[in-house]
Amino acid sequence: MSEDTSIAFLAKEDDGGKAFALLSAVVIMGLAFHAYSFFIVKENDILNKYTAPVFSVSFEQSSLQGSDSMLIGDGETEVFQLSRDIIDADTSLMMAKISISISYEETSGLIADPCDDVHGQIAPNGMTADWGHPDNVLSDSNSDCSTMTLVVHVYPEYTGEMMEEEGLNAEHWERMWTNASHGSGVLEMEVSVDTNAAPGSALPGNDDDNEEINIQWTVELFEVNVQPVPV
Ligand SMILES: [Ca+2]
Ligand SMILES: [Ca+2]
Repeated sequence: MSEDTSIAFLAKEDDGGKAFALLSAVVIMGLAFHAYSFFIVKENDILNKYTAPVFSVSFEQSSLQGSDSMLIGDGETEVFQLSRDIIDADTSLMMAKISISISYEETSGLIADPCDDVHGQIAPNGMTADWGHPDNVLSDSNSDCSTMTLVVHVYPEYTGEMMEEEGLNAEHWERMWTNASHGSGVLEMEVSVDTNAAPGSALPGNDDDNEEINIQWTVELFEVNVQPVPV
């Protein structure tokens, strides 16, 4: 009976020894893996950091132009619209910037008829654009027949300058400059006319009751080109 117990005890003792050995092996392997992770994986991270791919990001620039004219009555406002569809821009081209010039002269043909008051204003909605850009010119007015130019920057942070980007992949940098939501929608510009009549215009047939407004627009476009830079 006591022998059985002692054998059982020994057996248990034996098992305990195996378990300890196994545990030790697991701990040592764990430490070894930790060391491997630290020295090999971290080293790879560090190496990757210094061998991250570099991409040159450049832009091929182009533009579309067009013109329109409208006869606007005294005290009236007309709306000029511009969109990707209206200008028929290729889907691969992104919109960088829109410039619209408003020009006019006195067309009544009446002697000594002064230039009319003309006001142009672009509503900061309708088209998705960089409405907060400091170089935008969203409204202007004059009464001396000089030309006004309104400007809207469309694609945020676009300057047209070539740049180098590091890390990730070419697709990532291409996606940054192919987001067609910039420039989507319809840009609307209101143009108003208040005529200034010639002296003696109260006479019948001697009135200035409208003006012909000429609009010339330029849309600057770009297409990105991403190339890996050899290390
Ligand atoms: Ca006039
Ligand atoms: Ca006029």
